[in-house]
Amino acid sequence: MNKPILYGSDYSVYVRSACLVLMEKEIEYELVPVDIFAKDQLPRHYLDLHPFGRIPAFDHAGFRLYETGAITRYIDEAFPANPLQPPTAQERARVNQIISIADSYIYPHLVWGFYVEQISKPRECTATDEGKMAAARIAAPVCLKALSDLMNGRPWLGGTSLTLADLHVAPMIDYFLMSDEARQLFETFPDLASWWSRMSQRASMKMTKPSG
Ligand SMILES: N[C@@H](CCC(=O)N[C@@H](CS)C(=O)NCC(=O)O)C(=O)O
Repeated sequence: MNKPILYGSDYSVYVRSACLVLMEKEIEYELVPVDIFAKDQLPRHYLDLHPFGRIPAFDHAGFRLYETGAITRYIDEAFPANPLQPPTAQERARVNQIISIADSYIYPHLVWGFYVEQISKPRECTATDEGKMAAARIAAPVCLKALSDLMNGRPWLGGTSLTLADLHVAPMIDYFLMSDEARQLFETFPDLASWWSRMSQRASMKMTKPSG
């Protein structure tokens, strides 16, 4: 079977999620570098792969796809070894629910709120947007409590084994935890802290650590 191709950069939480899935499933793939923040240098043909100009985009033997949740579910189903989706409809619904929570609330508030406002902007000597931080401070405990409630005492976000949910959320948490304030809040959720100590030690997480 042809090697899947992923277009993107290692700093992207979404590219990292797709890489994590490919690695955990032990699938060989090619990462074609696309730096989305160098917009003026974005190759014109990239918009054929992703009309919204985001990363990642994906190509498997001519089957093109964008939107990370769709990409990771496709990979899991097209390559059945080492499954990352649970067997029952209800368990899969939970996994999909967590992926949607990550896209809708965790990414905007924990990554673009805490990480970008408290870590990335000060590094670039840009002023923090206090309005965004205020919204992130309200949303973060809600996001973390929702994850903790859905874990319901089990070791992984989606239940008793590693799933697409863990691999979607983990890159976002990695950026979030770069903030001191975020780490203090995170430690008040011991089951999430213990999940993170397992998750962050996985070889796939170490091998996909952003270089920048
Ligand atoms: N809904 C998209 C989101 C992808 C996304 O937002 N990627 C970010 C990098 S982590 C990006 O391309 N940002 C560029 C921009 O916002 O212009 C997905 O699930 O793949």
